[in-house]
Amino acid sequence: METDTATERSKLAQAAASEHLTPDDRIALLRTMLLMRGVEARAMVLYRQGKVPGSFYDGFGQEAVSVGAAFAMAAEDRLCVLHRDLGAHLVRGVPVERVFAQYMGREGGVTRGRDGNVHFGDKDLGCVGMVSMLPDMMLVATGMAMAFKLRGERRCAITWFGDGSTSRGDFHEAMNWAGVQRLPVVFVLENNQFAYSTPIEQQFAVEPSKRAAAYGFPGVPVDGNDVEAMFEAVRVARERALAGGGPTLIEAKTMRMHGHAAHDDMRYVPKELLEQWRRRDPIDRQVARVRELGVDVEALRALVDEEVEAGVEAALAMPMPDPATAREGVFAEVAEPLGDGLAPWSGFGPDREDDR
Ligand SMILES: Cc1ncc(C[n+]2csc(CCOP(=O)(O)OP(=O)(O)O)c2C)c(N)n1
Repeated sequence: METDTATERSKLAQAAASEHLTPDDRIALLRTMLLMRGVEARAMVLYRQGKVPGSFYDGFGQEAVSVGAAFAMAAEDRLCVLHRDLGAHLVRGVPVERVFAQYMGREGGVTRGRDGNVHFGDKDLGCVGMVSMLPDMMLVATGMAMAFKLRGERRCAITWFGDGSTSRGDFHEAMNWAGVQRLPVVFVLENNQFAYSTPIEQQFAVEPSKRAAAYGFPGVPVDGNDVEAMFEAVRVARERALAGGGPTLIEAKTMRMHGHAAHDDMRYVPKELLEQWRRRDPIDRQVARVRELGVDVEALRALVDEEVEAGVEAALAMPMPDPATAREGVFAEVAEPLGDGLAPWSGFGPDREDDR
């Protein structure tokens, strides 16, 4: 649980954040977290009614991690979003009806019914759809940051991943390459205490943020249930990345308040632990701050509820995709065949103009 040092750090971060956040920003942070929670709570009902096929993953209790972090990124940046980070899509402006349509496999969803709950991202909003192999989005973000560096573009990539992901080899590869190349990338480790049923004691032998030192860049522990602290940590990391300082690992300490997915009753999580974290709910904390600004939070909640309901209604009215179009948008289109039966990706060689 939160130590005095962590509380102190969180207070400092929040004080710093308020220098960069206008009152409207602080309200927007709350509004987006409320929207995320509202959408996910409603989607869970739709799932139970059999309207959401497949499984359903949510980020209940972790809203501050995706919302605060995404809020610190600029339009030209790129976001590699994971399965508990709906808030990042919402910050970038994906309409609620498209999210519900996505979950229900409708033509109006982000992938036009080609996938469901977690594998989606609107390129035009700067969001990259999740690759299920964990934590390969770290490699995707690192690759993007490499491209930004090679092209001399002033842009930054960010990705989220869980505590369980840090035990995979790809974590090392991404961290190492980003460190060696000093790439403009922000790694957000969502330390939500469990990887499915595996607790963090069986995941790390050291504080995970300390691992960053082995790759030559800072590791910053942050109260992941404080949306303004998350914003501030990512804002600083992004500035550093854009100034050529390289990556940062941000460890957002939070709690997965629901099961791994809708089917999981999380019997393996002690009730007292959940109760402790419930008292640190990220939305309640931001509500208290926004109330101090004189905002009518109940009116804000009512507006969000209306937006959620309107989104469900609009999505339910959308058609399912036409099976005849199932291949559309799934595979990359090849503008011009390369000839000699060569697939476009096998054409690299000394005489390829772009092979430098
Ligand atoms: C390489 C790999 N192994 C297993 C899975 C199945 N899987 C999906 S989410 C998940 C739990 C991951 O835990 P963590 O990284 O801590 O993220 P969390 O779900 O807790 O947010 C697992 C095992 C996967 N997607 N990829």
